[in-house]
Amino acid sequence: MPHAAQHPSRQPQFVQVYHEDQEALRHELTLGLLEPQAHCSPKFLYDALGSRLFEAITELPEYYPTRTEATIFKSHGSAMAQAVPRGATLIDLGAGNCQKASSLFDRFQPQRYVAVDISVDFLRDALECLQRQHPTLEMWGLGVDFSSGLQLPPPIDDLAQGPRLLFYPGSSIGNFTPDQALAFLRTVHAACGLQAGSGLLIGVDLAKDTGVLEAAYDDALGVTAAFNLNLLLHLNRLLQADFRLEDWRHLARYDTVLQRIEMHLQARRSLTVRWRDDQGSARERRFMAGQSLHTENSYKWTIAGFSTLLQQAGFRDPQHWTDDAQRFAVFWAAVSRPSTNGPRF
Ligand code: AVI
Repeated sequence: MPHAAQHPSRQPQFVQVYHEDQEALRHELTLGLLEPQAHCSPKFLYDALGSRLFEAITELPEYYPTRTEATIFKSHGSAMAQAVPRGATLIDLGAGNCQKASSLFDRFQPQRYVAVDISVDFLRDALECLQRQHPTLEMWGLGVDFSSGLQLPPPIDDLAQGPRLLFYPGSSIGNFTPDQALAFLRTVHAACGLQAGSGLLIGVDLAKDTGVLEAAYDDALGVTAAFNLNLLLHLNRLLQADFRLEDWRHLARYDTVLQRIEMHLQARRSLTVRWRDDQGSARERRFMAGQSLHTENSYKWTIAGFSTLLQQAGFRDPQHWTDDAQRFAVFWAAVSRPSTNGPRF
């Protein structure tokens, strides 16, 4: 490792690939609002206030996933460090404040850190601060929308010739349907490259008692309700819509057959919502009392089910670590076995 003094002014570098297309967003939202079961993508939960409300959710007593995942990293960190490649390019999907990945730097000793989020603006402060703490580690901020597939842009794809460690914690995979999750994992598998030993370290929430799950998504303080309702304020801005918060209630129900929490916003009375579509045309939708806007799915997996999914996506020999109550699991799955006898020809 080069000495810190050799890189007195090392700075993170940034590449912004994604550019928000307001018209496309308005088109997507209009289509979803006009479906028989109105729905919208959970990505609209995360405006500036929504992102802060989500951070508050992770501290709630009922919301066990974040805390439990942290316990698993703490208890099994050294076993994980044995499994993952050393000196890898660590690619952190949905990095946000970069806290989870950076807590693993000492154990995993990456050669390069690539923090990925939808906008480099979310990454700038965190990466600049992290760079001061780790002056010799090469750092990149990458702004891409990887929700519909992950492709590394040329400067990063070309640089990361050694092993790659893709990191996707937080059970965000649960916000995809199983079909979407499989398609997404296939693109992650491709992004791992061909180097032996590269792979994916991913956090997955496990199926469990309905009461525990519903409390995690409908907490006593009402933070998750605020997180869900805030989506309507976001839609009002994006669509010039006239949703009124007092007309809607937060609902979170676990479907034991589909193994998913469904979050909805349910109309408290019959009402009509009006908005402007991507062409600027006036649109409206009538909701009867009790009808809803479906805002999020959060799928819960079994160990066996998720291992199979990883294998279907092309990964091999998945291994996993859980907490004592088996609430949550962290999986490691490699693209191929690391070669122990040098390169094979
Ligand atoms: C980001 N994602 C993994 C969270 C989850 O648990 O599905 C989002 C969330 N929705 C309500 N509470 C938390």
